[in-house]
Amino acid sequence: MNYSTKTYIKSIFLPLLLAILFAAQNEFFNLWLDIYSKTYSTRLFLAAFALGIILYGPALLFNRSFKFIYLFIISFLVSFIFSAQFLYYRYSQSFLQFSAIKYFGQTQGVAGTVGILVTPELLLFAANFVIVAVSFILSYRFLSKKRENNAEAILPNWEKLILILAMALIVFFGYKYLLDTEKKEWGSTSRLYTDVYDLKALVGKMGIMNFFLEDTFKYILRSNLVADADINFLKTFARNRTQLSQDKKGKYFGTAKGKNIIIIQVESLENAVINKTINGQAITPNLNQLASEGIYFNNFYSQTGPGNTADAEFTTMTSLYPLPDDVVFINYAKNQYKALPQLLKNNGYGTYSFHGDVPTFWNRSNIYPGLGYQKAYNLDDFVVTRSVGKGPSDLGDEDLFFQSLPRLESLKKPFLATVITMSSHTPFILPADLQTLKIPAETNLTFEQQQYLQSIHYADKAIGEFIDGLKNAGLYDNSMIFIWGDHGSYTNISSALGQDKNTISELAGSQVPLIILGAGENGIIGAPGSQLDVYPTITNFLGIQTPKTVLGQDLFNPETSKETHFRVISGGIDAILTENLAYRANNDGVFDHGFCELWPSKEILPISDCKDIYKKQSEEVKASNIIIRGNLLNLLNN
Ligand code: GP9
Ligand code: MN
Repeated sequence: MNYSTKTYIKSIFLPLLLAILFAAQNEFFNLWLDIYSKTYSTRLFLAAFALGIILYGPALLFNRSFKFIYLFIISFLVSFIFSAQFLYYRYSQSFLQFSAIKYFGQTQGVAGTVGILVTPELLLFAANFVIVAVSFILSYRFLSKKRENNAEAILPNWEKLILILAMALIVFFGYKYLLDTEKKEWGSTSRLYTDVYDLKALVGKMGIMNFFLEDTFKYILRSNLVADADINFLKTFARNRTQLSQDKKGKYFGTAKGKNIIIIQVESLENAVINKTINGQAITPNLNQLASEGIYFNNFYSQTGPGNTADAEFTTMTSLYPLPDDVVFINYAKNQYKALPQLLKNNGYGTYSFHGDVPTFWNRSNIYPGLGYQKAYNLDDFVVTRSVGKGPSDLGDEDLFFQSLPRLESLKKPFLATVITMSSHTPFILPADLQTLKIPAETNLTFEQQQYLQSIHYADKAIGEFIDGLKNAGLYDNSMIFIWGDHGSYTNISSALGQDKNTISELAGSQVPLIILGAGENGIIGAPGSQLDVYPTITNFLGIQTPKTVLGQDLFNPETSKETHFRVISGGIDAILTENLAYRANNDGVFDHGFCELWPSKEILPISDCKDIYKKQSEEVKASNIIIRGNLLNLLNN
């Protein structure tokens, strides 16, 4: 071997070793935290190796002292991020996001818990640092010997060029493999960046370091989304709002003071199925019964955007609009919110959530503490007695409710408990014996619609059993229960079941029921409302002052009787509904091209008649978007 080949191999050796170690660290990270999936193993290794080359590769291009300074810095960062992510995940079952770095260590108890969480696994994440340190010492010795004959050589330019090309190829193919396999599986690569919802799967595929880098880039790119003009707009918006009375004590104020609040957010529950029959059988007999015993809002709408279930949680718990183009739970998890659970916690409530999915789904484990949930029961806390459904997890709604009950019984009172169901999740596949609706072979319903009805019928059964359980446990009388659908089923079930077409008929799929039990009254309310209005409605019942940060209105005490409105998100204002006006946007989104009608008579009005509500609604949505993108909720308080 001639001298130059030796130098060549030697200089490649260290960065290459570090890049391979880096890929292995990514694999072991997933393995040890139970994120590992065999299916993703190769793409994970290649994508992580590609990143390893990006990180350590440049060392080849520097002379000795720069090389070691560079390697020390990178190794330190790599070891630090790996260890922080590892500890954070073991502590909170979520991944550390760049937006949250400033909170790391402040997170309740983390600092104190770090000691318990530290385990030998962390040594692997420090191995790169050790390797760099050892090679530095070795090379130092070696160098001092060689110095006499001035033997330290750095690579000539043409060799550097070959190396750069080789590295670029590795990087290119590593990421290409990730994108190609993703595309093969899902038809598109968007789940790797824009349509991210399952963070565990994402880290499973690309590794924690690629995830962290991507998240950081996204954070940096969006941190200038809010311009000075936006901040001024928000300040003016806030100033004008303070004229609204925030502490009005209206109907039902304080009538449920000190009662437990139990929320049941039902997956894909559309209003269209309530009080409907199929082949003589009620589709939702239990919900029908509850709707007649309680207060039933039958003109109530979901506001969800790309975050689906998570957006419904977000909007109901914060009374802000979800973003049209981003999932708030994922990308704005560490904002300051003044969420309902937090407010109730401050008022002496225990705050709990029950949902049968992994805690990383929709990044819940990262955002829940900030929303004020004290404890979130997740898939790990339930036993799947039988596998139900083909949704994100197979915990059946009966298991969810049945196993939540004894926990509710043992909780300190009063509490807020949010139970989120899942069995009626698309593709609505249930085991045959749980499909108990008899749907005739001759039907105008599509297969998907039939399956939807079967699964919503099953969810309804589970809810009925839960309500009975609450009664038997003596919890029913001390609680107010709020039931709503998170969003529609996207199956066109409303038209299949012959639901009246209204002006905004294409939004019928966003109409979800809201049923309120424990108000001491019953009745059907047709005034429009949306998920945005849940928060102030609950605080009013509890006699707790509604914070100024709430954008919705108490459903029973709207600011003026004509101002309850809603909006469905698809990038702009789709529709607005007040007690006497309906506005629907044209597809082009231009206000003047939209439709304005008297509601509910459907008499067509000149578009200018809807101008005021459009302006008001647009400003509110704009303010909400700015608040979230700029983490500026505090401006509403001023
Ligand atoms: C799973 C469930 C997902 O956690 O919430 O529902 P989705 O957001 O897909 O409607
Ligand atoms: Mn959902």
